[in-house]
Amino acid sequence: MSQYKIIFTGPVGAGKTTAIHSISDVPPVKTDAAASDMTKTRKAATTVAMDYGVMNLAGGEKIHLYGTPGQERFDFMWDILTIGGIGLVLLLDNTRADPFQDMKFFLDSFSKFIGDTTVAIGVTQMDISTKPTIEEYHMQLQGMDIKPAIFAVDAREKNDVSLLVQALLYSLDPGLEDDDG
Ligand SMILES: Nc1nc2c(ncn2[C@@H]2O[C@H](COP(=O)(O)OP(=O)(O)OP(=O)(O)O)[C@@H](O)[C@H]2O)c(=O)[nH]1
Ligand SMILES: [Mg+2]
Repeated sequence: MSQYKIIFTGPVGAGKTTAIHSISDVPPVKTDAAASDMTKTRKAATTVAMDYGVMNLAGGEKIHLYGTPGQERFDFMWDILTIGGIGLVLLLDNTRADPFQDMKFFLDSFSKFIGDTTVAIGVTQMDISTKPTIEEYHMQLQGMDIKPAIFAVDAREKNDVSLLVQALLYSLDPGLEDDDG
């Protein structure tokens, strides 16, 4: 039975913990703690070490899902969590002050890993803030030599997150399919 690992990253509140909760086929492990700093103005709890879940694919394959903390003060976990990973899911929160800057920052922080593997981008909270548009994200990505899949996702929706993971897997190996169809 094949086992794979993918990593979810992105800024505070982008929905990494929520996304793994939405698609995991086992009860997810969270390491959320009460937010003590400016994170608190956005939400009550923040990831301090990692999230973990598992997605079962057709044919008995398992995708192990690891989520990073969003806060930069826990960035020592980022490199640790990518070890052995086959791809990166970058979640961006469209309501943040400068989501393009967030995108550049995370693509840069994980550039070595992305260079060795692949990345797919999900933009959350587009129901709250419709701008920037996905088209504008595409324009920002022009000129960088990666062409990731990028689309709107609601991290609370299993189907949305599942499609994003499948886009990532498909860019790696067109043979892998989710058993939910
Ligand atoms: N309205 C709306 N809410 C969303 C969407 N996606 C996620 N959320 C909410 O946004 C919040 C995201 O919180 P988390 O999942 O804790 O975010 P995180 O990325 O793990 O944050 P850190 O661990 O602090 O880095 C949750 O309250 C979700 O319910 C979306 O597309 N629309
Ligand atoms: Mg989290």
